[in-house]
Order: sequence, then C-alpha cells, then structure tokens
Amino acid sequence: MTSADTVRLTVSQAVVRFLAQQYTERDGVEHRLVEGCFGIFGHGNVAGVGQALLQAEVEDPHRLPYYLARNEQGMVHASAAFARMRHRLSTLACTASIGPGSTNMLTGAALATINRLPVLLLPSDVFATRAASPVLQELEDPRGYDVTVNDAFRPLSRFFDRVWRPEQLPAALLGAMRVLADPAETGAATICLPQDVQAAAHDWPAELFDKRVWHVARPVPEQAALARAVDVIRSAERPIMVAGGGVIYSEATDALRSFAEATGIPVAETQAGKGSLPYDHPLSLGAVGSTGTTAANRMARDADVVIGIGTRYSDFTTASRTAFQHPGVRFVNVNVAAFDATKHAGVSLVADARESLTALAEALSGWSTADAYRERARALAAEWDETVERAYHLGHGPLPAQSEVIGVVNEVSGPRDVVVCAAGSMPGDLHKLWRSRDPKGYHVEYGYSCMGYEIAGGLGVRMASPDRDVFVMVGDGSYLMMAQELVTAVQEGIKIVVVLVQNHGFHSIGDLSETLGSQRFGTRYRYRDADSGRLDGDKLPVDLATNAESLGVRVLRATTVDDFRAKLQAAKASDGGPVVVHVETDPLVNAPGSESWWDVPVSEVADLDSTVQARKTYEAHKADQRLFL
Ligand SMILES: Cc1ncc(C[n+]2csc(CCOP(=O)(O)OP(=O)(O)O)c2C)c(N)n1
Ligand SMILES: [Mg+2]
Repeated sequence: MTSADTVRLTVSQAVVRFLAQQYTERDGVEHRLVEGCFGIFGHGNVAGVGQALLQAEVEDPHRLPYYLARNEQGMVHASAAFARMRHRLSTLACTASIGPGSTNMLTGAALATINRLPVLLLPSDVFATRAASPVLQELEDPRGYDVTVNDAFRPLSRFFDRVWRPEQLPAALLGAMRVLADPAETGAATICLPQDVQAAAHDWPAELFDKRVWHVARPVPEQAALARAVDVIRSAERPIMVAGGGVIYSEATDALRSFAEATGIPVAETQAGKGSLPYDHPLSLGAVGSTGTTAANRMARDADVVIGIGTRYSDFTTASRTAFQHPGVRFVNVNVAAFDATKHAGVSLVADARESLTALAEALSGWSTADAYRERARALAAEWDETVERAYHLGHGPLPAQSEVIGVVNEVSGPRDVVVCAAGSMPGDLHKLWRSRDPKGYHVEYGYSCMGYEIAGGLGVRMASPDRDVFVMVGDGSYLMMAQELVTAVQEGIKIVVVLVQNHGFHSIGDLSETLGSQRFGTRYRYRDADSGRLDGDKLPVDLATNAESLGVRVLRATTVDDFRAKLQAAKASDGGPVVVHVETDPLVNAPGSESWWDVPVSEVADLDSTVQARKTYEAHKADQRLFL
C-alpha cells in the first residue's frame, strides 16, 4: 500500500536514501554525516544493501558512493581515519556480509570506539524469519536463537541495534546518527541487518527521508565549574597543559595558543593531540609520557597543576601514572565527555575545548606564570630539538637508523601533509621526533595501536583530504598483517605514499622484550635453526617491495639515506595511485630516551637471570606509580 505520505522501499533502499540526507552542522557549517559506503559483498548483503547501493549509484553517483574494500577490518580503519581527519563531523558507512565478513569488522569497531571516532557499521545478520536456518555462517547458539556472531559488536559499539522487523529501522537509524554526531558519545554505531529484512519492502513515512541536520554542540563550561578550575590554576606555580585529540577535533588550536601565550602555561601533547601547537612554538614541549620528550617529561614531573584538554589520559600519556610526581599535583580536566573529565580526581569542566579555553583565558586575564618558568620550558624544548636534530642526522651505517628515515620524511613532506602510523616502534619515535607544523599533519592511531591500520588509515586520510599528501609509515610486521587496501588505492587512483620500513621483525616488541628480560624471544623473522631448534637462523627471504609491486603499486627501492630522500621526493611528485618506498633500517638503533616508563609487568619469579634483573628494575619503577584518588 502506498499513499502520498509513504514511500515503498526495501529496508536497504531506505537505509541508503536516509543516509544520503544526514548532515552535521557546527559553527553554522554543514557537512554530509555519511559521505559514502565501503563494502565487501557476500550472500548476506549482495542482493539487499548491494542492490540498494547499485540503484542509488545508477540514479545519482553522488548519493552514497560505494567503495570496494579488500578486508572488512581495513574498511573500518579507513572510515575511522576519514572521520578523524574531518574532525568527527563526517564519516563513512561499512556494509559487510553475514558471518566472517561482519566479524572481520570487530577490530575496526574497537579501534573506532576507543579512539572516540564515529563509524557506521552495517553487519549483515541471519534470517529474521529463520525460514532456512541454519544459514551458511550462522552461529547457532543452542542457548538462544536470537544470539548471532554480531552480538560480539555490543561491547565494542556505542550504539547497537538489530533490525528484526522493518518497523524498527527508523528508530535504529536515528539512534545511530545521534551517537555518530555527538562528540561525547561517539564511536562505532552498529546496525545489524538480517539478510531477509534487507530485501523486505515497507511503506515508510516520507519524512524519514527529509534532509536532517544534526547540530554538533559546543557545550560551554558551567560558571561554578569554571570558577573552581580558575581557583586551582591561579594557585599554580608550575602548571602545564596536556593537549589531547579533543583540542584538534574541536578546532581549538588557535584558542589553545592564545591561552598559552596569555598565561605562559606550556603545552605537552598526547599522540592524538600532537600538532595542537607547532613544534617550534616557544611554549611547545612536544610529546608527553612514555614516548615523550625530555622537555615535556621534566616539566610534567614537577607540575603542581595539570590541565588536561580533550585527553583520556592513557597509560602512555601518564607514563603509567608516573609522569606527574609533584606530591600535591592537581588536575583540571576539560572534556566533552564527563567520563574523561573526572579522571585523576580532577576538577572537571564538561565542555567543549574551544569554549573552555576561551572562557578560561577571560577568567584568568592578567594572570601568568613567572618569566623564569616560561624560560625553563623554552630552554628544555630547545635542548630536545637539538636531540631531534642529531637523531635526524646520525650518519648511521651501513643501514640507516629509523630516526634518519623519519627525519627525511619530515623534511620531504610539506607543512600541510599528513604522516600516518599506528603500531610498532615508529609511533613512539614519531611522537618524540616528528616536527609537527599543522594540526592535521600528525595522524598516529594510538588508542588501539592496531597493526594493519597504517595503509587502510592512510587511504581514509587521503579520501578525507585529497589536497594533502599522505605519508604512511609502516613496519614489515604491520605490512604483513594488512597491506591489501593498497589494491583499493590502485582501483580508486588514490595517491598515498607508503614508507615501508623493513627490519626483519618486531623492532618494538624485540626491544621491549629485551628490557623486560625476555631476550627478544620470538620477535625476529628468522628461519628455525636446525641445530638450535630455535628461531635464530638466517633472515627469511621475504621481499615486500616485490609483494607491493605485484599488487599493481609503483615501488621505489631505497638503500642509503640520500637515496631514500631522492626516492621519497619522486614519490611525492608522482600523480595518481599509491607509491611504496621501500627502505631497510637497522633494528638495533633506538630513538633518544624519554626519561620515562611504561608499566608492562615482569615475571615475579624466573629461572632466567635476565628476567630476575628486569623484575628488580620493574619494582623500582612501580614504586613511583600514583593512584590520584
Ligand atoms: C593487531 C596487532 N597485533 C599485535 C600487536 C602487538 N605489537 C605491537 S608492535 C608489534 C610489532 C610491529 O612490527 P613492525 O610493524 O615490523 O614494526 P617494528 O616494531 O619493527 O617497528 C606487535 C606485534 C598490535 N599492536 N596489533
Ligand atoms: Mg619491523
């Protein structure tokens, strides 16, 4: 039955038509909320969501463009990266087939939720009617037929629903949009679509498909909370700010700079917050915590007030709660999410970063830290920058050190270009050593630090900002875990420059293992030696450059630092699809130390002397750990 006020469409057609009409609006500017849809089709979605996307593309290719991914995990990473680049105001949807196609998205869901990034997941699900149960890839939980593999998304999603009947769809869609567009709530929003329901027709109220604009608020701080925060800050002699991802998502970097300059409070940065201030600003201390600069970590150690802005205080930021050693240290936390704002028993401002910084600047007008304090921050930062300069130009041989590779990428990339990384030894080295020049120029996924994010994430970054060159830094371990979105980049003609750093194994975990007394066990890519029976034989003959080439990617092989620079310049100058620059580095050269720590427990009893010694060091550090109750 159709009437003037209803539209007869399948559930899938309704989803597509609805998504094409959703917008966010912040500061009076509108953005498409869901700009496109990644997918991999199987029997679970090919004739449902697939048919709807086809129909939309035929009618209007811009309605909800479809992108064919290679791995469902990869497409979620790309969508999360896209959303991060777009300040969480736009994202992409992901459609996956039933069973393994859908559960492949679980890791991506966790990554998005942990990093507070919006992604819309549309896993397919078993027949609502159960007419043909068990269908291919159905879990069949004998305890309850309404449990499917997709229930595994529940703890990983900030919104979860399953549309057993078409009538449930409008509420599910509106619930998902609310979460995607709310910076305090955001993360993965999951709507499971049973195979048969996807294809079922229904008479939808026409207004479901009207343009809908989701206002993204900038909550202002409550006056009383502001007064409490101002009291604490005024009492400080050695305050520092810790800028997290929230500063960048809120586009609060100018407000941060003005506040810092007016008050003389220096700024340290988390992984997600790096780029909040340019590296050479006189009040920029750079990275803080386990992978921090000595400048930030020395200032943090003595700080009597820590102003966290848009940070969730991960263990890397707090050096596992050892970074802040002043006996009476107090925290002031600005965050849109009350959950994060109350951490470390802080005085909390549950509010937007930009609004809060503006309000704090006004309330603290005329107040400032002492000149000597500012000067100490500047001097420590200058000292660290000399350390960076040395690390960039070590002259190490025969293979370059990783810090030299990072130096060249920093030099060759333009000020607005983006460096992307996620796991291995590079995120820590980049956090310390990367000279950031633009708030969007540093994109290291370190909430989940997920091997395999790098290339897929780089793809999403470039899709979100085609006017910036994207430099993906990926280790051989991460590359082997997930490089297949290179093929997506080839297909779409999307340019990303991938710096593939070959060091024959896990430099990061090898080094960690050694410091924890586990002797780099099981972290090298070596043959099993016939005599020792252990993985300490010759290097494996794996050729990742040729592997990338076989995917249709242009590959440049670099040897020395100068050669790498030349190849990277050629890659930057190239047009069209992805380029891989392959370089081998020495896995035994570490970046300069942070004077910091990370809590990774060491065996309390052991037969190995290396472990026994490491445990003693561990216990000494453990004594510095604080609870901040
Ligand atoms: C999916 C996933 N599995 C395991 C880990 C744990 N892990 C962190 S770094 C790392 C090794 C990374 O190796 P590679 O990419 O070669 O970088 P390198 O350490 O050599 O710099 C591992 C196994 C992880 N972060 N993500
Ligand atoms: Mg490696």
